[in-house]
Amino acid sequence: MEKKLINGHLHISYRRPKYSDQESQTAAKNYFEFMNQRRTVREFDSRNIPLDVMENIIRTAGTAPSGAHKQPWTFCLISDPEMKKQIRIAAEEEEKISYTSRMPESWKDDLAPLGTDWEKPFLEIAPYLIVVFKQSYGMQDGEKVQHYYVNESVGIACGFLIAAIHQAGLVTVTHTPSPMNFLSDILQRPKHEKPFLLLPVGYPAKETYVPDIERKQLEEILIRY
Ligand code: IYR
Repeated sequence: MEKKLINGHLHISYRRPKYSDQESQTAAKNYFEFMNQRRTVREFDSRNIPLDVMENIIRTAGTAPSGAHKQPWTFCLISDPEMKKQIRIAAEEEEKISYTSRMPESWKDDLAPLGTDWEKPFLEIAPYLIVVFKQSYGMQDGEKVQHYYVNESVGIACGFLIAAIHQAGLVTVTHTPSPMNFLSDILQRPKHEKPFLLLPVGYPAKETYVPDIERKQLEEILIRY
């Protein structure tokens, strides 16, 4: 491996197999078709998942780019039934208030096609929950470490996480109970970490349905210059 110093910092040669245009076209099209099969699923099978599958999914999330390479994320992986139950009770408590009094009717109208409500049985049925925390700043040897573009970085890592879950033949739903500070208490996270996203992960329930909704076409999301 070739190495050189740039501004006094070690750099290593970057190498990846070179694709022909056709290989690139095939790879991009295949990846789109694969990712286009991904659906958010809210009903899970309780079948267990090997732990190393979950670990590799989280490793993949950890390959995301981040501001100044600070990697401002923590992934909590939960399989303990007691802890899942505690999370469900606390999430449903908040969601019940949200659905009955915090969310305006217009918001609930927008959610109607998805069929969501305050009840979240998936928090106990799915074999694993991943709670993603964003680190507003880092802590190293009792010293604060500056983090940058934390929301962008953790958002990208969650995108990688969701793609890896799909690649493993599993499903998830990006659940955002609000407010979600109860997760900091239950999981005993330090105060520089804030809950970002809660994802149940598992196989879909044997008989499950997803909303019959369409994705925007390329011409609606792409502007060419
Ligand atoms: N957090 C609630 C409500 C909800 C909000 C949006 I925006 C969604 O796309 C889906 C649900 C819940 O998880 O039910």
